[in-house]
Amino acid sequence: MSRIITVAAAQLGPNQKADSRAAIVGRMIALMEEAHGKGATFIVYPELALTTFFPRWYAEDRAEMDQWFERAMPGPDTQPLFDRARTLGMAMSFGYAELTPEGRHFNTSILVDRSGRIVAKYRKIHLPGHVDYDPERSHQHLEKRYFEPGDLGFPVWEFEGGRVGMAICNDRRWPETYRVMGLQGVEMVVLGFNTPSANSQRASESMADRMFHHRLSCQAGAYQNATFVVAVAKAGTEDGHHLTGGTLVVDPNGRLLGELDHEADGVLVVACDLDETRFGKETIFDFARHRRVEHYGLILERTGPGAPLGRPEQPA
Ligand code: ING
Repeated sequence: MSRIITVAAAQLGPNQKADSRAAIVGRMIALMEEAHGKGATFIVYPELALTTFFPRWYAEDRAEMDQWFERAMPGPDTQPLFDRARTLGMAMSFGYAELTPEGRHFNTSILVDRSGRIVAKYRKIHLPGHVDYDPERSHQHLEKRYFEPGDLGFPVWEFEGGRVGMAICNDRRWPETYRVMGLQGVEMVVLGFNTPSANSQRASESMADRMFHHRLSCQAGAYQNATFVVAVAKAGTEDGHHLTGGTLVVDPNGRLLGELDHEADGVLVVACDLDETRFGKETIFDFARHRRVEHYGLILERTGPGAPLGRPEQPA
């Protein structure tokens, strides 16, 4: 028996500040048409798919950035995307900046089923960067200024015949992200990312380093939790600032099934048989049989590192 999800990792090229939501949604719809033509039934778009990566810009008054947030989902600009998805019978996931009725700001992603209904929401938990303007940096990375940490945890949903979870960008670098979902039997983690190619604090870090750490994070998370990982870039140069590419799909053994080698709009379509997660979950990563939670206490007790626990061996 196999449970195939034919997923389209739908990379977006750069979104400029001047680009309208409608124009960007138009590009997303074109990618959906292409994905549909290639047999996909589930399309995954990047983090902050509807706008430029605005946390690179400093604003004294944070309300200035509300222009980049969605107050309703779907809203007038995104409704055409939901309509097209429903017509094509395409499930989808994409990231956007969420402004709630209570005035809270999140870096959010959703799962939408084939009938166009939003069935799941995730809010980015690991926010990189800083809150205040940092003159030392070559460019700003102000996600901690404009977003609250997510308050929904790392849920996994029954979706498209399997167990699907979401993460966003920096989340992929933290093993906790995948393990919490692994402990819910996740079979496919979908995540979008906007990764600046220049490290604002370490100019020496090369693009090759950036891409190595990106792949390593996704492949390790996939292997150690016997899950597929679908990671989708918004790539290219946005108003003079470059974002890496690296849209890819990893199988439950940690192997790359495909990766886009460009920085424009494009789809990578992969048929993922969720039953391929079974072997890892029933053998080497059979958590119930092998994990020893009585020794993992520090993972919850400490946020940052503390004193070592080792004591000198007593002489016999
Ligand atoms: N971007 C980057 C990411 O985690 C980053 C920030 C880049 C952190 C490189 C560390 C190294 O991919 C977002 N949006 O999280």
